[in-house]
Amino acid sequence: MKVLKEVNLDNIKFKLVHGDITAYRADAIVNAANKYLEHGGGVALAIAKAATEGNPDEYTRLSKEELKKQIGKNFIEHGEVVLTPPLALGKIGIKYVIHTVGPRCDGDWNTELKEKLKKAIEAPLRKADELGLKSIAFPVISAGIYGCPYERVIETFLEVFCKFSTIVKNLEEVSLVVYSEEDVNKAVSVMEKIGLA
Ligand code: AR6
Repeated sequence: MKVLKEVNLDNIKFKLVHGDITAYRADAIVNAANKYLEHGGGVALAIAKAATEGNPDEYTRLSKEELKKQIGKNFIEHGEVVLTPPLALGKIGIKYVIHTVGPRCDGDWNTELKEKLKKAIEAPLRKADELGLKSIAFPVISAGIYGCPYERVIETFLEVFCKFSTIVKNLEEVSLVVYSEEDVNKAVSVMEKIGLA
């Protein structure tokens, strides 16, 4: 795990990190889920495998059960979140997995997609803050299988984070975890362009 950038705002710290979110020590990690919480690929599958030590279908089952209990239906919308226990991820100090669903872009980008993404980023921040957690780590939601442009997702993340930093109560640290080597430069240059690095 490598810290690429660290920024201290008045009451909250932001870290851009390169690594695997399933090995990242934070009170909560966020899953870039689909609306049915079927963890079939990408970071969702990695989290489901790590939590269950190799039985991802079991984590899908558990997630769907929690979805029904917490939301009262069998899918989530952008801006709704579901919490699941960390199971084996608890060993490294993770207390919750927070599932959120970002938009599916398939290479496109527009205001509507951006608004959906903003909701998907803001909801886990608010939930973690409400729970009194101190730290949360995000993957780059929607930038993998859902095909949203990587740089636009990072920009949107930083925009939501900066706005959230003005109302935060409990959270002290927010991390954005970049997974693949080839994405490191893209993420760093967006931060530099925005003037947050
Ligand atoms: N740690 C951190 N980031 C990761 C990891 C990891 N272990 N593995 C992948 N990424 P994606 P999406 C990065 O596809 O685009 C799933 O099937 C990856 O490099 O996981 O929101 C869900 O169930 C990329 O930058 O999520 C949904 O059906 C980022 O995580 C669908 O994919 C997001 O890529 C959601 O697609």
